[in-house]
Amino acid sequence: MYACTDKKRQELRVLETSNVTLETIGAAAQPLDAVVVGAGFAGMYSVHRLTRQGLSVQCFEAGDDVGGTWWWNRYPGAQCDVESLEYSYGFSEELQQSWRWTRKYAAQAEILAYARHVADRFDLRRHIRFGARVASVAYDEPQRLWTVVLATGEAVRARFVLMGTGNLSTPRVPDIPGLADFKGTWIHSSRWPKGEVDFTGKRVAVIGTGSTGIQIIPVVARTARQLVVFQRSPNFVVQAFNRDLDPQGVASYKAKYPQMRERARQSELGVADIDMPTRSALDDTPEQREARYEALWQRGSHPAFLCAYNDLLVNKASNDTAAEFVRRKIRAAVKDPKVAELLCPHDHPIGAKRLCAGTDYYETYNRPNVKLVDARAHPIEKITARGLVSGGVEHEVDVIIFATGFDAMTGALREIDIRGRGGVALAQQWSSGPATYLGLMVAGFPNLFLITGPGSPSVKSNVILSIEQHVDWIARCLDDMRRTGQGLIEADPLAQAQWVAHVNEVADRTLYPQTDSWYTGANVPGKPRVFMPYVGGIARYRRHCDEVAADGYRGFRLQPSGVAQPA
Ligand code: NA7
Repeated sequence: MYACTDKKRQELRVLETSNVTLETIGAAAQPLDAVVVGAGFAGMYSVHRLTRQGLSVQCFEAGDDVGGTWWWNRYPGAQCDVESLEYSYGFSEELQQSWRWTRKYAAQAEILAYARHVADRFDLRRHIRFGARVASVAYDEPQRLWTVVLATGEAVRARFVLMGTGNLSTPRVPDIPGLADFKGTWIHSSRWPKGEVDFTGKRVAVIGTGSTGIQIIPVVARTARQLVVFQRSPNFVVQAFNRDLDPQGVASYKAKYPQMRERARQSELGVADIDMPTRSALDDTPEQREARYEALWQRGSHPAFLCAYNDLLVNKASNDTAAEFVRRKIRAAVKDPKVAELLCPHDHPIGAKRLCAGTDYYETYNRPNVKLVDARAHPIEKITARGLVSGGVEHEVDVIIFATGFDAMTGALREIDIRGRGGVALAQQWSSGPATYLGLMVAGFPNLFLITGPGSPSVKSNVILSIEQHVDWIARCLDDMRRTGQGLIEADPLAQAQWVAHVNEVADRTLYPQTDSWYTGANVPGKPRVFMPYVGGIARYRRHCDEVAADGYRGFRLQPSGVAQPA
């Protein structure tokens, strides 16, 4: 079992303390065309796309295999909440026709198997170095090259860098006093040990009831002797109704796969199988609304549920009708009315925080071995050798599971010491919140691309589709630069400021920014509060990015190859 000591905790923060040297840089070594950081779905597709274009590419991945999020998050119950047939690459018709998904929502193991299959099928591994954590990425202005240094001190130089570091990859363990004294085992959900963890006969605590906690809780409850859930804020959870895929349904979907992918690209959320509503919730009678919500509940899809009406995320009165529908579901599922009430969210509009999709989550609280602790009324005060203390009561446990989330969207980028022109650190430049142009580039950081960065649809979309769009855009950009003799591309500060203003303006028309969530950075103490994703819709965003490229990369500054840079 994974004994989490202080040392393990420090490993989670390894980059804060890593002391790399540049001594190992071979100045004479031939620079690469591109370095890709991360071998999740973004990094893998980048490697595929750029090598196919004839570029020399090296990818570095901290984990020991491909898969990114799906390699790290192997906790019990981990599964996707976007349907498998959509949450997959669309770049290869052969791949999408031959791969067989078995479940409507694929479990982590199935998605990881898919990622491995893609790596083998497209011969990506020879470009990827595993167990290689990138510590710093620094721009050398006179040379117009990036120096990428690993935690080991080894370094390479490249003309371009693509950051495929993921939006939810920097785990957060809250600073609760006494963790070092705990004699049992503690695990963060996204640093789960390889192999199964046996909870049989164990007393387990889960801290956190976001998308991760609500997946772990029902599974651990089945074998643990006792499970105590520490809930600070309840979340809305719709039933996923996961099931085996029926081969006939899959065959008919596959017959129209290219059309479905195109439909997804022209949609709001990057999901093909959702019809966008045209009515307000307030246009319907209560009975009509109930029928509509019930039909969508039975469908078991969180994006579909939020698309019941066109104003659920912009009009609080409309939103209240959907929120109350789910609260009624909670009260019907949970036998103890006091527990049910504690599970009912009242502090945020439904969907303004990530809406969760679960399997028998609420029903789990009917089990005699499961206890819910109100960690809002009684915050966890400390951890002792034997367990956790909340409201003056010590809860003795053998295992603590931290399902406490991530430093989302900017965490993985800030963790790497990224320095652009003049040695300016990205972390410093983003000290009051991330600013990007199109979520793709940052002014002052030439030839460095973000894949699904802040300011792009990213986490508010089917992220694999968004990854493909970004990587295709970058690949086209590099090809256009090669053809036209350009050596450098950089976001113009004014275009960036206008894009940030647009991202905020679109967000401000919705209920998202006023809600505390990881979308706004509110889950990390001291993090600037900025709503980070772009919620103007996939179709509109794609069109805009294409127009920018067609218009000579409007809003970017290009410089020809071989021209010395101004000092
Ligand atoms: P989330 O959604 O950020 O959830 C983290 C949970 O941990 C949330 O319920 C937090 O409560 C809770 N938390 C954090 N710190 C504490 C302390 N100190 N005490 C009690 N509870 C705490 O992370 P997930 O991993 O579930 O999901 C992240 C995304 O990954 C998900 O949305 C999917 O897109 C995939 P809070 O709400 O802050 O009161």
